[in-house]
Amino acid sequence: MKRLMVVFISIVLLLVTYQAFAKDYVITKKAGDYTVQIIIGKNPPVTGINRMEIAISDEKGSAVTDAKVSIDYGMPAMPGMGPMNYKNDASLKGNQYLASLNFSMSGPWFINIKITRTGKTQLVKLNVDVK
Ligand SMILES: [Cu+2]
Repeated sequence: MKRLMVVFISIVLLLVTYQAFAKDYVITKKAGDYTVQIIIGKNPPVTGINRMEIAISDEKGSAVTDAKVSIDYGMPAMPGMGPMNYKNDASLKGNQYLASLNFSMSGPWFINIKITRTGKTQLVKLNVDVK
């Protein structure tokens, strides 16, 4: 019983440590019947290249791996700068869609993730503050 307790406490400590060092930006959004988990490799996202992972699951919780996923991202016009818009296709690896986003400057960026499957498109919108 004591040993079990030690194992349990060790696991809890490990999880707490892991959380403290996990620097990913993680957000979960609903889009239609899909649950979409988005991970950006840096928290906060930084200027330059940021890795993005997108995991999509259907209403039953099964991974969706037959969608076309593309990402529109950019910054609206601001003083001295016209609007910036970029587009990137995500590619499937395992059960996730991977893409890299290149933020050319710090500030507020929008990210629209387009999920197209069986002729229907769902949109996931998020905003990030790039440092
Ligand atoms: Cu700008």
